[in-house]
Amino acid sequence: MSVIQFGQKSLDFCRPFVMGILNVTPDSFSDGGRHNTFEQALRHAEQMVSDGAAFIDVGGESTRPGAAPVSLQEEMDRVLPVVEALNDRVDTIISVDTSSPEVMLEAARLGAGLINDVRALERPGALAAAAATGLPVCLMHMQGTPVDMQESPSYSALLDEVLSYLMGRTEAAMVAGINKQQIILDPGIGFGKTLEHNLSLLNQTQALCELGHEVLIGVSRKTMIGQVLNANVDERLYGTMGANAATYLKGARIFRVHDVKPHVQMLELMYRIESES
Ligand code: 7PJ
Repeated sequence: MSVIQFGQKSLDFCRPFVMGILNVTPDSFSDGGRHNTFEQALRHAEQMVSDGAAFIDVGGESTRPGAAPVSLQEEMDRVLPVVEALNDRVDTIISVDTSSPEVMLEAARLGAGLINDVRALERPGALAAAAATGLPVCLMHMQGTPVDMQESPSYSALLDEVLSYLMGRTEAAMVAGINKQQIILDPGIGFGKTLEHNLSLLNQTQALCELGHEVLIGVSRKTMIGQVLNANVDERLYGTMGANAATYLKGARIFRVHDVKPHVQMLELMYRIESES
């Protein structure tokens, strides 16, 4: 049971928290880029905060399978004004979904409280930049790169490979000067994984939790939900909630989702039931 300081705010992980997704990419798949204008993005973030999100995860690079890379300048132009405005307007932790050291440093200066990197600080300079911010980090597992990761995902020992990778990145982050308690881990659902890999990792969330870090799950509206249910992206809420509920019971504590209110309500009930003797 840990308390983590995210900039000015601290959270006690005896309970679950919801992270609302704020895509500021023109091409993000599941909201069709509806939140790509500045004012729309802020309004959407404010709604997620009033719905109970503890984090707003701001991302300016689409990592959907096969997505085109964005330039550093473009990522900065998309993300930083939103981070700055949110820091003034909302009382919640601003998470920045980035792999770019420059974005990490500048977002931290503008008030971000968490660095969420799907590349687990592998870009040159990212370990040092994240450490220099003094902020917690979320390290995620991915096999391959966003361009090729879904071509033919393959593992000889799925869980061991994911755990070893995350342990290695945790070690590298600690060597760079990030404290163990500031490191959150994520199995990377959909990042170089088949449906069976995703289901198996979700079922083994407890093994990831046993590494001694808080665990974040990002399964919201993803392809695996669509594969199980044969459902389009706008029909994946109940499946997403089922997957998140299952991993909460196995120890995950942060849930990165598009649909904040249903998750806040669902997790509140799960937490309250679990808390009563
Ligand atoms: C994740 C993420 C995830 C973390 C994305 C999408 C793709 N960050 N960023 N975990 N997914 N930590 O939302 O479908 O699973 S972008």
